[in-house]
Amino acid sequence: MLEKYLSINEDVKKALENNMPVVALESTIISHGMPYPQNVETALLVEDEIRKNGAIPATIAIINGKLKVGLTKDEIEYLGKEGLNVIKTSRRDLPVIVAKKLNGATTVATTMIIAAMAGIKVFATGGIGGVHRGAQETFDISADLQELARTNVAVVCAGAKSILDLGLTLEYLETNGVPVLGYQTKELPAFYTRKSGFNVDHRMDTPKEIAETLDAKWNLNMNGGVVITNPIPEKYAMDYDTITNAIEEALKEAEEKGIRGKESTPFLLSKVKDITKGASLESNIKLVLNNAKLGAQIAVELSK
Ligand code: PSU
Ligand code: MN
Repeated sequence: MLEKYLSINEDVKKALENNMPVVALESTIISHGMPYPQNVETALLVEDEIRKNGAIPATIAIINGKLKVGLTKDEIEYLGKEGLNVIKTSRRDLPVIVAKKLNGATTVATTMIIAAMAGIKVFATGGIGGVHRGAQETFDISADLQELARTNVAVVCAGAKSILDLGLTLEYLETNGVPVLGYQTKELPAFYTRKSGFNVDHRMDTPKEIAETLDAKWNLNMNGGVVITNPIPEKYAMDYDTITNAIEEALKEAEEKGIRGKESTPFLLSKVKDITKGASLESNIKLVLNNAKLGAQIAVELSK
C-alpha cells in the first residue's frame, strides 16, 4: 500500500536494505528558509557533507503527490527557484498535497513522517519549529513539537531560534517526553548563537553516546523523537546583541503587518536576514553544514 505513495531513490534504498547510514534532510529550509540561489547551493553542499562523513543523504519532498526520499538535482533546483510558491507542507497539509498530486516542501514534522515510513532514523536540519512568543494568546505552537512526541526520528538542529519562546518550547517538549540533548554543551544553543540562558536535559560528548541513547529509547519501544542540539561553531556565531535586536525588530514588523500562521516563520527568517544585511544567512548556512556532519556521524554509529 505504502509503495503507491512512497518513492525512495536507488542509493537510499540500497543503503537502507544493507543497514548503511542514511541521513534525512527537509525541503522547507530550501523553499522557505533561504533565498535563491543560496538555498540550492546549501542543499547540495549539505548532501556532500553527509557523504564525506560516511552516510547517504536523503532529501525529502513531495513531488507530484509522491513522497520522495532522495531528490534529484533538478528537483532541488526547482524547489529553490520556486521558493515561496511551493506549498509549505506540514502534517495537516500532507494528505491534500498527495491526493491532489501537488508539489510540497516538507517541514520538520512532515520530513520526520516520511523518513520514518522509509526507515530512516536520523534527520539533520537548521532549526526546529517551536512555541512562538505570545503563544499564550495566539496558540501558535509548531506541529514539529507534536511530531517529535510521536515519531521515531532523531532531529539534529542548532537549537531553536529566539523568534520562539525557548523556555516554553522546552516545557512543551518535556511534557511530551521528548529528550533534548546537547552535543558537547549543557546550554541550549539558540541557532545563531551558542548561548540562550537555558539548559538542555543532558549533555552528550560523542556521536556514539547519542546513538546509544537512541537505541535505548527505541529498543524500549518508547515512541517519539529526540532533539539533538548542536551549537554553531564559535567562529560563525553572531554577536548576541546584534541578532537579538534584529529578531525584536522583525517580530515588531510581523505584529504590525498581522503576519500569522504558517507565514510567520518564513517572514521572520527573511526579515532577520535583511536587517543583518545577510549575516544571518551566512551563519545559517554554516550551522546547517555543521549539523549535517554530526547527523552523519550519529547515523554511522547507529548502523554499527
Ligand atoms: N527554522 C529555521 N528554518 C526553517 C524552518 C524553521 O531556521 O526553514 C522551517 C522548518 O521546516 C520547520 C518549519 O519545520 O519552518 C516550522 O514552521 P512552523 O513554525 O510553521 O511549524
Ligand atoms: Mn505555527
